[in-house]
Amino acid sequence: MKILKIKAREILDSRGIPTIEADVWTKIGIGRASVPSGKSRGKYEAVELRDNEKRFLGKGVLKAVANINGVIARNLVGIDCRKQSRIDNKLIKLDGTENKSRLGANAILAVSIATARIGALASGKELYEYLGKGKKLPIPCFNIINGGKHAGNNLAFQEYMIIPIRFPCFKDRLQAGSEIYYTLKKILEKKYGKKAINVGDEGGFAPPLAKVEMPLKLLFQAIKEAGYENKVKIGLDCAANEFFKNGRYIIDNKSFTTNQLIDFYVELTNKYPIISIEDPFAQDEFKAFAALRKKIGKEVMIVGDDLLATNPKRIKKAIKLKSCSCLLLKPNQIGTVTEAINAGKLAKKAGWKIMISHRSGETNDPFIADLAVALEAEFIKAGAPCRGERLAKYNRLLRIEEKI
Ligand code: 2PG
Ligand code: MG
Repeated sequence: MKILKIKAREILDSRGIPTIEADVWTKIGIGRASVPSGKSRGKYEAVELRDNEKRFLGKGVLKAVANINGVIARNLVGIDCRKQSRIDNKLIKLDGTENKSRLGANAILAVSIATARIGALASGKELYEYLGKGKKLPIPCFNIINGGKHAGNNLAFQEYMIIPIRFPCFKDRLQAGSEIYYTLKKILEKKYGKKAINVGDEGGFAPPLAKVEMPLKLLFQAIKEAGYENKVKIGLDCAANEFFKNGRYIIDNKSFTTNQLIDFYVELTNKYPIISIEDPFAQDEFKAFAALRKKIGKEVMIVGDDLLATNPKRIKKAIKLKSCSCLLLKPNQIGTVTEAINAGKLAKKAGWKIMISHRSGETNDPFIADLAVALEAEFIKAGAPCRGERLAKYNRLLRIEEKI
């Protein structure tokens, strides 16, 4: 089942910004994949190659596309598409840099996922079966209030998620997510008027609120009114790197030291049913993460995103320092399917949980749904239960659930 041809193109993502779609051809058909793009990106992520030329305000990806159609295609044609780790190793070697800056992690990942997809087809398997032994579906974390860099409001925290935990199946979790989303919409409109139901990049509402506690109140109210109290909990992605200035954290126009911020998180988790906090501190603060985990880690999951960047070296450091209890796994932070799976295994071995994650700029590619099942990740976050590029992942999970 040899690769006959690889062809990539520039397409647009959910924000209307260029990204890459790659096709890997074999005699039985094409494996196609497209890659997402983040806005609140950590400095330890693999490099997303952009043209930095006039077209698309510098955001074009024609150089990365040319890398696929040129050097990558030349080197992969003729290899069996079912040899995923061999192909990924070849991509890593061809690039030759630590952070995939030569060919671009966006170029590399598009080819890696497209190959996995055709490899699964050639093996007569579903993608999630081909990549792992998945029998379990993840719990979705729906981001229904957006702040930070993803919204045109002044909320310091980036994501307010609802997490439907006590349900027998994924289908029921999705239903609860949707019902709470629309209950929240009514509450917001009644309280603040129509401007409060505009949505942010990930489909969650972006009400003109300034205080970070207010969305927690509103979420809790929506959960109760929708009839899901005790069954649905709350998760946060603070994305604290974005409000970390000169060694202090700026929230609600107040300046916090690390210790003050720890106390604030403790206060919030005492008041609201919060079970997960992602990136509570800036991207190099391994020790602050560990201090928070020590205080509230029994009840609350401490999730590392910018801190870990899906990078094995950083995950190992965080395991050693006890900084986290959950890996936020974003394939495009590391750049190949094999490395993404290995990062997940590393976290699992340490007894951590895994949350597979989309990016704020997405396409309709549902790859992360399959990856979550393959790794038996406990959680997935793919935005609100609204907007096509977010539902592409949740709806894929509905289909997977029918099969397993
Ligand atoms: C995050 C992500 C996804 P972005 O911080 O977890 O929600 O945002 O893709 O903009 O980095
Ligand atoms: Mg994050």
